[in-house]
Amino acid sequence: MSSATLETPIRNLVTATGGFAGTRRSQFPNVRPPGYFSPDADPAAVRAFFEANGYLVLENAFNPAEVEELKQETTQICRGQRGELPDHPAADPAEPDDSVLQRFLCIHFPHKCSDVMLRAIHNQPTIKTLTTVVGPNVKCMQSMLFIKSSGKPGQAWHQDEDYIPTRDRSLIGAWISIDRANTDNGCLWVLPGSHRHGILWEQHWHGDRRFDCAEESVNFPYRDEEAIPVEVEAGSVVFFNGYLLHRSLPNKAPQGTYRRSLVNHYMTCESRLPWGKPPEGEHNGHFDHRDIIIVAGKDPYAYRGYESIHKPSVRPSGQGGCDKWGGKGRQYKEAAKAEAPAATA
Ligand SMILES: O=C(O)CCC(=O)C(=O)O
Repeated sequence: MSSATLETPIRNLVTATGGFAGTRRSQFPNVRPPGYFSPDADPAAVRAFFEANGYLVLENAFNPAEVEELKQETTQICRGQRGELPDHPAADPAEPDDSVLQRFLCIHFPHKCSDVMLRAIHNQPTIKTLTTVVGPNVKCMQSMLFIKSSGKPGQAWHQDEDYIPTRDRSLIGAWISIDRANTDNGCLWVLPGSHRHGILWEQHWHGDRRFDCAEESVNFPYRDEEAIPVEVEAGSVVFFNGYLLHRSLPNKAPQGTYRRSLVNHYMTCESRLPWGKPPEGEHNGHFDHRDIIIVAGKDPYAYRGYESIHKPSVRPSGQGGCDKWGGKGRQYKEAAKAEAPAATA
């Protein structure tokens, strides 16, 4: 996959984990790997693990009733009960939930149509972890609701700052698991410590049916074998740095199962957010996207005001091809192979 383009000492980064790693419930996984914390874990240990590894897991951030509420709300959003989604008419009341849910891989900006999703952005254990690892002043600019029923693809290796650029590298994803996530149903995989290079790696169309239409980062100095799965219970939140290389694989669990997750993205309030196109005539350096929610502390740019720009949208799964998402002529590897001229002896 990737070839080593840089010599790097950034390896063996696991630091001692406070909290209860390895000592809690007997179910799944039996022994917690390093990096799993409880909401009352020592903030210094949480910060140290995150700085070294670029990710961490906060367990029990959402209680079972809150998880159930997120699950029910996901269904209502998909059915069109929180407003019709673009190109997806509201479901017929007679259509079973399963049949509706299977139409969606992911819905962007669900907090724009749902109070339940908006409330999740302000989840207290999540905010406490954010202020521990990001800083006292934190804003949120984006949400994505993954439904990922069995058979749906994952996302190829990428770094979120490629899509949502901050000026101080403070972007952080808070990935809330609505279902237990494991290697069967397509949990997240991370390359620990990969955020520390501070490089946004080259990206290409992958041509790989395991992944949706988003491009794949390549030529970074890690092998797939170095990745670790981040398996979590429902109600956990996986935090990951915007420069951390991460991916997910398809949901291969039995038909009728889901790997639902709500991913909210946050950053410091101190950084302006040059996300999207600056308005006509505005200098790039002054550009600051203002469709944001302050979740902790103060916003030094409050004088610029706030806007509501984004609306809920449906992300293509790639199952009908990726031409619409990334430009025409995107072939999958097997098609490209079949078309290639036979090698001459
Ligand atoms: O949930 C997934 O499968 C992928 C999520 C992801 O890559 C992201 O939020 O950046």
